Amino acid sequence: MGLTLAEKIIQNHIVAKDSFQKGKPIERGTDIAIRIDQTLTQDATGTMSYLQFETIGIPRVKTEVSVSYIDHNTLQTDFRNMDDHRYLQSIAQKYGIWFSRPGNGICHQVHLEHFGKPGKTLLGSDSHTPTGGGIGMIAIGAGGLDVAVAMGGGAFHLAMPKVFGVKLTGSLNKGVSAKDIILEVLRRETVKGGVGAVYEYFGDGVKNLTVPQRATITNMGAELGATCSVFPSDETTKAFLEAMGRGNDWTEQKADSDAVYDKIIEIDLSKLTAMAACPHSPDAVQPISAVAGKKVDQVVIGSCTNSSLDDLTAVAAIVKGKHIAPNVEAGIAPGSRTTLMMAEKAGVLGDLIAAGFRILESACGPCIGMGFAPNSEGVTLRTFNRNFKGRSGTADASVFLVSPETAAAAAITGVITDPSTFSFTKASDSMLAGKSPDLSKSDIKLFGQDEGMLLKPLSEEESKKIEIIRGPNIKPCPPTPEFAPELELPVLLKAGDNVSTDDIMPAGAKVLPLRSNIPEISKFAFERLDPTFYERASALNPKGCFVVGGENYGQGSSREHAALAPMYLGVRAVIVKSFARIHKANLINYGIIPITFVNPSDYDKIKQGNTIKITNIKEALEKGVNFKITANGSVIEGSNTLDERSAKILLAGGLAAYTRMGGQ
Ligand code: MIC
Ligand code: SF4
Repeated sequence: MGLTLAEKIIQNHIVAKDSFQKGKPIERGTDIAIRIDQTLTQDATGTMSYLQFETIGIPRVKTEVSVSYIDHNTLQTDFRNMDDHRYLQSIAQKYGIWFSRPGNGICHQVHLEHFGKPGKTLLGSDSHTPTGGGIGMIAIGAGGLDVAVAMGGGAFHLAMPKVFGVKLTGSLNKGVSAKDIILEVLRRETVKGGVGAVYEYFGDGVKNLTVPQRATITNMGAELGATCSVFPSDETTKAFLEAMGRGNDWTEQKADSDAVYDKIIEIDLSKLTAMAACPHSPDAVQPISAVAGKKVDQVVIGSCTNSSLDDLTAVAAIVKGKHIAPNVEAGIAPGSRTTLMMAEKAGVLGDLIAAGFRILESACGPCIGMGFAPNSEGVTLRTFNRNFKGRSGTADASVFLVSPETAAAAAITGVITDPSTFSFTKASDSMLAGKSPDLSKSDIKLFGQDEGMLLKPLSEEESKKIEIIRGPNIKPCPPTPEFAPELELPVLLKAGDNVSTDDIMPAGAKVLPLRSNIPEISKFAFERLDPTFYERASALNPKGCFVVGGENYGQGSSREHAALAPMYLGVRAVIVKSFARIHKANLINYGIIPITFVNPSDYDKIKQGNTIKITNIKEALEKGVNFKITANGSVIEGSNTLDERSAKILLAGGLAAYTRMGGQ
């Protein structure tokens, strides 16, 4: 029985365990630990991650490559933002870390271009780190504290995921693109279908997709709740790496021919049509025909999902020689400065400018609510990966997630339009044939090697001279509360299904500058669900409280601020129907107990404001038995889904305390 590619890469990185036999499948759900070759951080999660890293007390990162990117907050409305940049740059210089300067591009895009290596592991403090799977890596998103531990040489712990195979056959029709493939997977699998699983793509159809197109798919695997997604590394991967000036980094990576998947999803690419994820969830997917004709106010092309040269070329192919409709504002944020320069060389940029697109900075920008917010009740078509309510910066806007082709067609017509019905010129036809511009052309190729905005790590000698620069807004991470063997506290908030980390701890231009200051950012915790939460929690502190929720609690971003701020405000346990992976891990790391209802209907037995009691916390964590919760006279069973290490972390009062006590 052969192995899948995901299993092979995982096995090559596993930190040995008695039960593990190389070459044999590892039982799904087993607690495993893997060695991390590369890490990435971005500015919005990076400051907390490095504040934690500093406390580990080692002189230099122990990974092969660690990169600190500035891409999320580049608005610089006051000193705080650039203070963070300065702090991050000095940390990078001190500890042997690459530094990608503001303006150089979105972490995932730049990482793919400059560092991604087939067969390696990457851990990033951003949920879209799995973008690296497009180049054949096991690339996983995690909380900043887990990334700090990995930079210190520590292993990353996870439950051995299931491996779902996605068999692609055929090739895409004109006007249909990689985004539509992942939207189709989301339509079938939903935003929680991938929890505890890796999606591995294989089949004849793979060879018809370029690396950036594959990366669009692995990027948005995050929206499935998956641990990560992975494509094989083949001749196409080799050509991409060569074009980036890194041909030597290529190795072939593929599954055994008799690999066994936990389930197989088949997609015939030639049968796919253009699609849209409708408001307000990435899995609310409909064929474009169902929404065609709807008037559009805004179109934005960019984000780590769809901002490659392929994407810009596809847009140019549609808009060349035309102009955006009078009712539409259109923006485009190339994923990286390299992409921007290649687009200029390939002659694509001029077409976009001439068509009326506003050229935005190569950064996350509108994707995280940093500018370009839509009008009230606006309809905006975005090539991004998330359309949670309010994330765009306009609470009552309708955000549709679409391919670059669909976005471009709407920009021109002013209404949602199926790009396959659009009249293509002969020139645009060839640009849309599913191929990137010829990356081997030497003038384009040159830019793959441009590293002017990417600062190399300093030598050990030079590093010693560096002083860390800390602005006044950078506050240390608050301590976790001490472990309590039982807790009797009020339920301060009862939430529904699919609560995202944007709901728990919003981002956007107002809140993002506070990412280095937990006491300040906590004022916005749960603001979207209940604007009184902060006041009510502060009134109770230090006594504490509980939060109750439905299915897929904590989906979305990896931001550990969604655990840190509630912890700071006294939340001691979160009791829900089910959790999203990264958020559950973040809660554990900060000493908040994650509990799931054994019987989901018990959710109805608890009301907001009830005082409930968890009577056996110590016993549950030490013996692995279920939690006992008394609520309104009845005893509710709370499932204990914690592995041994997580239970020990909670008993220690969080990961930092556990590590200080010598825990691995
Ligand atoms: C996002 O897309 O929500 C973010 C902003 O990139 C986050 C990270 C963050 O909150 O800083 C993510 O996806 O992890
Ligand atoms: Fe940035 Fe958006 Fe990608 Fe998050 S999803 S990394 S905010 S571009």
